[in-house]
Amino acid sequence: MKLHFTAIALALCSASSLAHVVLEQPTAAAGSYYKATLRIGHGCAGSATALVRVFVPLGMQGARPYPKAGWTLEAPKAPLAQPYDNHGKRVTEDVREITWRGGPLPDAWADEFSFVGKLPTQPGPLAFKVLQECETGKNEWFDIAEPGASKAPAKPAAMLNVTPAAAPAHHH
Ligand SMILES: [Cu+2]
Repeated sequence: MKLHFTAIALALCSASSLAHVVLEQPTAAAGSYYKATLRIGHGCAGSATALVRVFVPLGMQGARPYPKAGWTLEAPKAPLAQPYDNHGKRVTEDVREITWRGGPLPDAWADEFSFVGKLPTQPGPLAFKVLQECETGKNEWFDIAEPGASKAPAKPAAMLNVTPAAAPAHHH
């Protein structure tokens, strides 16, 4: 990420295959409670970040955001197309997107934004789409790589590798 701080890298950044918004913990077990920590590595072409919005992946349940000093938090609940049961209680609405507004976080600085929730029981790649708005401009980290594609997308979403639910530990 050090390269991002140079003028040359800034020009190359959007075309780079480096992940620009990444999850601190890129692997987790299906059905587990997962703390998603999104690391924002830079602003928008030199401009400071003033808003970070994450779209909770479909199938992730009971999302709860971590507040941050200097940022206001919005985490409205929305009706679910597919309600689910949680400890015998029917859940019909859930947090689908979380917005932190504030900062501004200078382009040359990095910060982290977190929420926790229960992962889907289905293993596989899970995309965390992030909208980053800056004092000038924005980045829509929404792109998902085609399977087998040779080039990374320009504005990749943060990706989590959801592994099959943990098997009993092996002892050697
Ligand atoms: Cu970048």
